[in-house]
Amino acid sequence: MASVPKPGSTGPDPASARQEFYRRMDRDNLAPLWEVLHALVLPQPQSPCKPGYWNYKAIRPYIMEAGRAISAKEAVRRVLILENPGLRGQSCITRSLYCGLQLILPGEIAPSHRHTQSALRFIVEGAGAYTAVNGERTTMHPGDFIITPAWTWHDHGNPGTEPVVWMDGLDIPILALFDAQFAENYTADVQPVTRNEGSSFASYGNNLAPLDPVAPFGKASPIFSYPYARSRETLAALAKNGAPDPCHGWKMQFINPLSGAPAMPTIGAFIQLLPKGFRSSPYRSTDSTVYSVAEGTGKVKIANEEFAFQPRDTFVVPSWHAASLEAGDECVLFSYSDRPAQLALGLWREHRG
Ligand code: 1HN
Repeated sequence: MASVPKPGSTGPDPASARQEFYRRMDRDNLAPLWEVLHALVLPQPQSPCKPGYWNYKAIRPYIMEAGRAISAKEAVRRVLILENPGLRGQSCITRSLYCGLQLILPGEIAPSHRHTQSALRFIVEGAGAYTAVNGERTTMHPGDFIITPAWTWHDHGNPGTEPVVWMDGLDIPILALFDAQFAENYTADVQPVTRNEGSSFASYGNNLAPLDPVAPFGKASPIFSYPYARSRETLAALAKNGAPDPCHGWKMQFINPLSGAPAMPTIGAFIQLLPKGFRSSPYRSTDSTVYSVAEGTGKVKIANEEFAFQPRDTFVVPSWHAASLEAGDECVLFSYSDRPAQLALGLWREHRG
């Protein structure tokens, strides 16, 4: 049997001897670390995830065409996936997160199921559809932030008169990484309503809580809908009081009122206001972040790429890419990332400037 020549011996070319050595170990599911070490341990994040931008006006016709191509019920979820240009075919917008735009037309339902993936919805267009989470419905309005905590029954319906489109953000690649996925369908298309609309918000959403609060969704927030009217009012009040942060303007995160923690354990969600004419300092962090424009026009520079944005557009800033924001008129941006997961594991870093 061939073997690696002893040091100093004259023999076969060492490079080809090594290749032959690798081929022999390969048959036993072994591989030499020294050939790949440089690609495994990087001096700084170097992701195949690229900056990305989706102009809503340009992609809306595809979303509406999907409405003619298939029903919500047949599709189960009628969604166009926003695939990162560097991760095509992988159904993800960053390496850890999924993003899609979901359409539900008047009179339609999307059947009830549950899974271990957590989901968020950010309402992009239209009002009057609902999402139901474990027996309670919440009506959607543009800018509302809604969560579907892991393993909760959820279905959607549109009893209204207009198409409703929202952004879905899920931690699908995180669950896939851990091979911790479970899912099941409910026994009926529409789960029964067991609580009045607004009862979760009344119990936990007004700086009041029951004397013996139970966390109905475990680590996730007991409030599953954060109305835009409230978020917007908060941002407007903040903007009247004090200077904006040089990188973020006025930026807040959606929290679990029982713990003060992010609304979900894996996905963090944020809303920020940039005053008219604001030009941010560059900012980078290890949590690749997906943005949806709620209000205003502006520009985002991500490393060497620049995108002009309008309301309803989406863009993604990959990990450790310096991003600068410029507001034409006053802007409100929603965003989400895997920051809570990184923080929980002690991995998150940021850098200003
Ligand atoms: C899902 O359950 C929804 O409930 C949306 O609306 C998108 C993408 C992959 C897997 C499950 C929803 C999804 C999803």
